[in-house]
Parts: sequence; C-alpha cells; structure tokens
Amino acid sequence: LLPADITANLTAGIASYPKPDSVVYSYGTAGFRMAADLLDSVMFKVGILAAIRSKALGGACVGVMVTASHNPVPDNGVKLVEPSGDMLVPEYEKIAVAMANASTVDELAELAAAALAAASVAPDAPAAVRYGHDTRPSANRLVAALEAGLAVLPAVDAIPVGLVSTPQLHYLVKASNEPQFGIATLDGYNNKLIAAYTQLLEAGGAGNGEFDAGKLFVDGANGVGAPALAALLAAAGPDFALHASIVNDGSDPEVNILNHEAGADYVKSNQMPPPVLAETADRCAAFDGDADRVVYFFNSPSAGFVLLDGDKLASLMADYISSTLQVLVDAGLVAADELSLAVIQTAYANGASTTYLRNELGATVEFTKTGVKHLHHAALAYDIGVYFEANGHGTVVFSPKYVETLARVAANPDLATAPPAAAAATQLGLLPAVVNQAVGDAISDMLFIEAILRIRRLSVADWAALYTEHPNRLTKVAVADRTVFTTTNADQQLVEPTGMQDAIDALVAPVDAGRAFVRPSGTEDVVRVYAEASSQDAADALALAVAKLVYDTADGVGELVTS
Ligand code: G16
Repeated sequence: LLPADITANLTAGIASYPKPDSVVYSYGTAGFRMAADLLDSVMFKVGILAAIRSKALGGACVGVMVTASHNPVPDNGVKLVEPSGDMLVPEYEKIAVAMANASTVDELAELAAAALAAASVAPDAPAAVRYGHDTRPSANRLVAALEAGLAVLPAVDAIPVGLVSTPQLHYLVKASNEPQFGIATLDGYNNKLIAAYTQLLEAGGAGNGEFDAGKLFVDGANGVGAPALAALLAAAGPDFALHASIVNDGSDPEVNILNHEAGADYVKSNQMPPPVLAETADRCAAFDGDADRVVYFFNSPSAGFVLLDGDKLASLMADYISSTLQVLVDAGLVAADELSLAVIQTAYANGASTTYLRNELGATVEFTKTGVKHLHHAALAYDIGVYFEANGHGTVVFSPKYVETLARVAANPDLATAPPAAAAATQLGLLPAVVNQAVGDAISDMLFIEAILRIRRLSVADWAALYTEHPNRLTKVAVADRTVFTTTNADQQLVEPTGMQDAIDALVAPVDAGRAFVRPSGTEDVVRVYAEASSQDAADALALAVAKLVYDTADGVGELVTS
C-alpha cells in the first residue's frame, strides 16, 4: 500500500483529471494518441508512470514527449522514452494501458504500488524525468496534467525542456544518462551535429565546397522542426556547408497550419509537393510535425514530381556505408565479414527497394511490423543496422563492435601511407556522431544525406536513379471498429476479419506485379491500405478495390476516398 500523502495526491489528481467513461485507451504505434480533449487523464497517469519507471531504473533519467506528430492539430499524444533514448519497453506499455484505463483512486493506487513492488523500489526512491512538447495549442494544458502526475510521488526531479522535436527529447534523455553521447542541452545537440557534419564533409573530400549541391528547401510541416532547424543553422553560422530555406515554418498561425498541406506525411501520402513548393525544381526535404521523419522530393522538368522516401534514404545510406567499408576491406584493415550490415524495412517498403538492397547491394534485409520501436529493436542485432519506414522515419544504429573496430583501424600505422583507407576510416568513425542513434531524426538524417550527396558528388536526380519504384498507392478507410483487424507476418497478412485475406489475395492475383495489404493504424482511427503494381493505374485500381472491400465488409464510415 502507498503512504497516505501519496494516496491523497492520487485522489486530488483523479478528481482534477477524471477518466472519460466512454474511452478505452490503448498504447498504439507511437504511444497514446487521439483527440487532445480526451487526453488529460492519460497525461496525469503518464506522469506517475514515468516517475515509477525512473525509480525502477535507479533514478536514471527517462523522457516524456507530448506530441501527435503527423496527426492533425486537434489531436495530441504522448510517448515515453527509456534512459537509453529508446522507446518505452513493452512491459511498461502494459502498465501504462492499465493505468490509463483506471477510473478510481483504488485501482490507480494498486497499479502504482504493484509497479513499484515489481521493481523492488520504494515510493520515495529518486527519479528524474525530462519532458517536452511540440507546437500544438493543447500542449500547455496537457503538460500541466503531466506535471500533476509527476508531483504525485516524492523525490521526482521533473525537468521541463519546453518546445523540442521528438528526437531532441530522445537526445537530451540519452545524453543526460550517457555523458559520452553528448552534452544534454539543445546547444549540445546542435553543436554535436554541426561538428560531425563538418568533419564528415572534410574526411570525404567535400569540405572545400567545390561541389555545388544546389539549393535546398526544407518544409517544416508548420511544426517544431522549423524552429529547431533554424536554431541549428544559426548556431552553425554563415560558413556552414548547408544553405537551406525553410518553408511551412509555422510563423503565421492563420495560414501555417500544422501538417496541413505541408510536411513529410502530406508529401508521402499524396505523392505530391506541398503547394508552396509546387513550382520549384530544387532539392526539397519535408519534415513531419515533430521532426522525426524526413522525405526528399524534387520536381523534374521531364519526369514531374519525384519522391525520395524512407526507402531511398535507407538505400543511399546503406550504399554509402557499405562501399566506404569496402575500402577498408580491400586494404586488408577489416575482414570481409567482420561487421554485419542489415536494412530493416516494413511491409510499406517499395518492392523495388528491397530488390535493390538484396540483389545490387548484397545487404541483409529484414521485415518487422510497422512502428519504429520494432525496427529499432531489430536493427540492434547488427553491427550496422539501417532502419527506415517508407514514410521517412528511421536512422542507423552502430554496435559497440563497430566503434571498437573503427578505433582499431584508426590506430593502425599503415593508414599513414594509405590515404583512401584513412579517409574511409575517418568517415566511418564519424557516423555514430552524425546520426542520431537514439531515434529517427529529420535534422540528423537530412545532414547525413546532404553529406553523402556532397561526398559522392550526386545530384538528387542521381540519387533517385538508384532504382525505380514500383508504382504504388497508399490510402485509408474509416471503419466502425478498426480493432477487428489483426495482422501477422510483419503486417503483410490479415488474420481477422476472417476471410478478408483470401478476398484480398483474389483481387491481387490477376494484377501484374500486384501486392496489397491492409492493417489498422496505431495512430489514427483508420485502416490503411497499400497496393503496388506494374503501372500507376493498376496500383490505384488495386488500392481502390481493396479499400472498397474493407469499406463494404467492415462497416465503412463516411465517404470512401475513391481518388
Ligand atoms: C508513428 C510511428 C511510425 C509509424 C507512424 C504511422 O509515426 O512512430 O513508426 O509509421 O506513426 O503509424 P500507423 O500506420 O500505425 O498510424 P509518427 O511520426 O506519427 O510518430
């Protein structure tokens, strides 16, 4: 049982933040996410849980990010961050769900006491929690509820970090537990990336600025990524080898609406540029609302709109890393199979990217369920784990063996007489600092891509030509109850509703190079439908046929999107 003062705090909190009767909360693809009006009670409980998680880990700092990322403005959400910068562990997701659905003080007290007891930790053990939020208007109200939860248990060092991108919050949490990772401030974040990018260009022979990479526009989705990138560029100064114009920067709240006709999700889902960049032929990058995703695109005078999505980012990164590593293998400094490299994808990965990675790059490719928490976990099994969802969410993780191997190579006296190997070793040694290994990070991923383009002297069109995508279409269907959809085989097949997978297979069978799957979203109240085929018309027709099947057999709600 909990001491009386804690129970009194719970009583006051439940009174101020009652659970709405009608709602059943679940921890989705990326935490709790729904209409912001329904989240006050969840925030209060997440505050309590974050404190317990930190206490259970000996007071290591954990993180809480209040964001609904790519969702529309009226939504909000919350994700918890482990001390390592990873996503919350699954056993605590279960506790989070139970606490979120608790209506009474007794239920909540019992769950909190059980979580503390399971970790063999006293309620007054020390805890530290860093918490931040994105640009949504509901942020202040929800952060206040979170703070009430953080104040329930004693000895909690609650550290607000204000307006931050999701990856910045992950960075701050990881750095505050692992000082060797970086300085746990936003200046520390900016300076680490600026220095690593600059050194990488120098090591790759691109530090002299000779290669004209052309102009870069960055679509900030009218979210937190715009001020975050502006701050980094300001800190980097005028000589920084990246000149970017930021559009959709959220500066005019009347016009610049978060994720509205802006950002990575808009560009990827609609396969078109945001209106503000409809005419430009320059290189463009688009972030999402909390800047943990990035996709690139450009308008080609001959081919029209060309998208470089998460699959293309993963392919360029894997290509660059493996060929740079090959220089060390050829020089006899690293054994051919010494460092394992894999690319982790999901069912949304374009089939052409998988073929390219496997057949042309010789990379291991693994598939997981949607959700970066799944990809990240799978990537950790390799020395170099490149993971990206097609929507632009991903990063690269490097094992301790990778770091040790590169340190060994750097200390080899033979390097002095082998400039190409020395340059390759320096570049590879810098990658763990260029890439935000804690989580997918639009700014860090963009800097890595910009560096590769300059080092390789590639235009965005050269990059696009790595492989040609199979035509595809992603759409969504609103249904009465999306929880009736369950999947298997990394989301590629439906288990329920019974019989629907057979019906999908029958629609796919006659389509040349056809592929389609259906899965319930974990962030929006919709079912997602993806289709690929040998022509765009066939992919569109297949997506529509599958969407209609879903709509008709699972009580579609509202109008079915037919174009
Ligand atoms: C989140 C997750 C991603 C996922 C996306 C869509 O992204 O972090 O891994 O791909 O939601 O998920 P679903 O298809 O289940 O709605 P974000 O950027 O919105 O946090």
